[in-house]
Amino acid sequence: MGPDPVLMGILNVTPDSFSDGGDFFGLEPAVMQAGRMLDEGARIVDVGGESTRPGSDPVSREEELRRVIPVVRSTLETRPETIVSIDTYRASTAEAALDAGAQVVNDVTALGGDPKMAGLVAERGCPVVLMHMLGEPKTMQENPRYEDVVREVRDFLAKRAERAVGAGVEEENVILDPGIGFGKTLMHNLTLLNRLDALVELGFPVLVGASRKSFLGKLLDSDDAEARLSGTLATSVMAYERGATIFRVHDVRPNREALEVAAAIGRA
Ligand code: HH2
Repeated sequence: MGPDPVLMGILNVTPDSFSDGGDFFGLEPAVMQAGRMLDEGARIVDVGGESTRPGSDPVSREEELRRVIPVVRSTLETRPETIVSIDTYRASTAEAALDAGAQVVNDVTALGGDPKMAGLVAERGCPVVLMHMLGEPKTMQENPRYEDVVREVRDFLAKRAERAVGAGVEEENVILDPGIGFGKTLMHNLTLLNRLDALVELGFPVLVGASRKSFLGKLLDSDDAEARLSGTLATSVMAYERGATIFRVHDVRPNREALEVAAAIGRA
């Protein structure tokens, strides 16, 4: 077992995210949710203003900024200890969020969505999450195909990490993410989770974002939110056991508790 697990709480400031769309849409509910997640043990709060669920449409840059920047600012005013991560592929949004005090960039396009992103992250010297996605949210679940999903995701992330470092990002600031649910069938997701060691071997911290995702509902043949929580906890523990260290989750307390127990067993 590696270092202690780090929890990244999800704060979707969107009307249409797949599991919590609309719940925290608006400044006050969003800042309250950030505080709750911190109290429950989140080290990082990941603020996003555009849903990337399968079939979703992009929002404009202006709308994205309007949603996220006040939340970043107010969260840091109320809880200055927060490490805010900004979930965006647009360099201009990332820049505005970093100016407002965010410290991490979470880019689901792994620097492929905006040519200015690599330079921005390098210049600011901040950590960046590079996530694998096949295609784009609108169509990514239509018929995803791989010859060897583990090899292809690993090679993609290795290349993007190389690109980041080539652009001046410090190696220690690169975080890799297999992109669970982003252009992947149930079996692709399960295989990637089973073989996370192949990503861990690249030598960067690995983040897993499986919280409440639809593969869990498919596997358990249930759309019940509780079933997805149990499935999320099983996934977090398995991923931790295989070397992942950062967990992007909606339900911070149960994930923290499950991971604390897993970590204690690992240390014994
Ligand atoms: N998943 C989602 C969004 N951002 N970022 C990373 N690094 N890894 C992920 O797996 C990931 C992510 C999608 O989940 P969610 O934010 O819950 O929903 P939505 O995109 O509908 O807002």
